Amino acid sequence: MSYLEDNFSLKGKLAWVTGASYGIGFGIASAFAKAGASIVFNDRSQEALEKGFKAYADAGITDVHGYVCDVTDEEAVNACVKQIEKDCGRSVDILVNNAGIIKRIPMIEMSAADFRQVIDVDLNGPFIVAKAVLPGMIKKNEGKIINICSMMSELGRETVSAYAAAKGGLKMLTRNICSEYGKYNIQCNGIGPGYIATPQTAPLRERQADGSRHPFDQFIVAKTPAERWGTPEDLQGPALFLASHASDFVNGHVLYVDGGILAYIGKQPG
Ligand code: NAP
Ligand code: GCO
Repeated sequence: MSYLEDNFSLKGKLAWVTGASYGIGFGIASAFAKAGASIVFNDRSQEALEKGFKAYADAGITDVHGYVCDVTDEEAVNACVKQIEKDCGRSVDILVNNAGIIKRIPMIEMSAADFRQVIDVDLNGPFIVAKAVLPGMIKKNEGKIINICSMMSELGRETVSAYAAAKGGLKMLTRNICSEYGKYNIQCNGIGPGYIATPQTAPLRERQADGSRHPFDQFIVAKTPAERWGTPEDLQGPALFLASHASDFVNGHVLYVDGGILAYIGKQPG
């Protein structure tokens, strides 16, 4: 076996990426499949699931199981874990808590119900899914959990109070899972993507009526030293690192994959 095979291969591993019919989750799951893992994904509806199956098939990925399962529904998640173990013949080795939503509403106009819903999907969801797979990982004395955090795990901005609260919380849940279960050779890390071109951020990149780029699009490109939006592919290498043996002593860390946003004070005037 080569160094790369020993350290970065996911052969024989079962990886569950939540909400991975498209977008960042699909990008990460595709990389894991190429590295040899069997893939499990879930989505909220049969329609999204079918779209996901087609996307995996189009990418030549065939070792895939998909389930309709809402990550906020603890009973459904527990049933899904049982079904995964039955269908795949092993428990989950790698979990990526990717499923997430955002609501862009000024805080004083946001209802408590909307705030709760974002916290439910983006923070309670990862707790529920991680809680469901941890016993299998503890039994094997091995496991990897990757929580998809955000720039908003560190920064605030207008209109995203619930999202920032959830993603900040997810960063601390990451550290706490590491603290509580590191002794079982379980590594729980986060990835903090910068601004990535997916359906979630499509409204921020919409062309204006006069054909010019959305002001937020221009703002993000100016704020990113790489001077571009990221893509789901940009997250593949970092996710593979955190899912593989190469990162066995990396724990409780959030790896920001942001083209340099967090390092940058912003464009100088003039
Ligand atoms: P996306 O394009 O909106 O995809 C999100 C996925 O999560 C969809 O498949 C969605 O399914 C699924 N999902 C939502 N709620 C769910 C639930 N309750 N149960 C199961 N699945 C659910 O988002 P994305 O941009 O790929 O983002 C993926 C993750 O990265 C999110 O956690 C997001 O917050 C985070 N992130 C994104 C960016 C970015 O710039 N795009 C940056 C940092 C972090 P449906 O089709 O049913 O809605
Ligand atoms: C927003 C965006 C962000 C990104 C991402 C940044 O409205 O500001 O949607 O929150 O999606 O999470 O890392």
